[in-house]
Amino acid sequence: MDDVNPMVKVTPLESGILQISLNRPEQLNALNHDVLQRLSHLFQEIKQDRSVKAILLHGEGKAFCAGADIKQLANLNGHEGLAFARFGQAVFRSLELLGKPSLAAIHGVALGGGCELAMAATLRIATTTAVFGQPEIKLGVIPGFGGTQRLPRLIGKGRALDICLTGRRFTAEEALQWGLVNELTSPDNLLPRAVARLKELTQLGSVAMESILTAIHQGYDLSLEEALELEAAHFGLCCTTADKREGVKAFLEKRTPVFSGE
Ligand code: CO8
Repeated sequence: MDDVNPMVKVTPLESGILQISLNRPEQLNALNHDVLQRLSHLFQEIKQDRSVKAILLHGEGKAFCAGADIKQLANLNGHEGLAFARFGQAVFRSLELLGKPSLAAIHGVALGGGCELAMAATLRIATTTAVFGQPEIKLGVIPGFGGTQRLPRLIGKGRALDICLTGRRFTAEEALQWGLVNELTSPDNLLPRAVARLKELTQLGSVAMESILTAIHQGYDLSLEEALELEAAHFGLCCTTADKREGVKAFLEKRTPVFSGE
């Protein structure tokens, strides 16, 4: 995975974890078209690359991400705004449906598109001083990279209405209480903790992992009957795998399973 775009840094870590760092620190990692394009290509490559087991998303400098690039936003007309929103949404959806776990390690701010990017990841860990928000209303627009949809799904409609309508920022502590982030940690511990959480996941069966991600992300918006059928189909699929044979055998033999991902 060659690092052709310096606005996004790609670093392989241990255990098949790939760190993807937004790298426009002087603009607080604002998401412009080139950054989104690079993320789009990366997610396509990662989906096919069996050596990549998990994604760690991070921001260089003092923030995770301050949102869509307001300088680019300034020039968008209606048609371009529609296209840009659709593009960003598609990129973030491809992260969500990667079939591999991802974790956003958040420090500084996660505002607007930055919060929306984090919400498309599987898990979120934040520093205790991180700040979140969907301030688009203050620019006369609305969250356009999935925020009006993922925020209520994660924290509830009442809270999401408050956050999106007022554009107010909220603290890491609130984000934890509301279930937007999974865990808080100190700045020094952010990346080590993120790697440890992902490493835990990479030790588990990757077929079952992908099935859980699909059943939850795609089942969530189906009727209960359809979603239960999706779950049953994935349960059946898992029953055909070497991972299932190994997992059950290891339990019965009272040992730790070693999953092959087959
Ligand atoms: N876009 C472009 N540049 C930015 C952005 C941004 N979102 N945020 C910060 N910057 C730049 C600043 O312009 C500044 O650059 P320069 O030095 O050249 O003036 C540099 O980053 C540092 O920023 P500040 O000096 O403002 O740093 P502070 O520490 O004083 O403040 C804040 C940090 C509070 C984060 C502040 O920069 C801020 O409020 N930023 C904007 C946050 C925001 O409103 N985000 C939402 C953007 S809109 C969005 O995300 C919509 C997504 C959906 C789009 C749908 C498609 C159409």
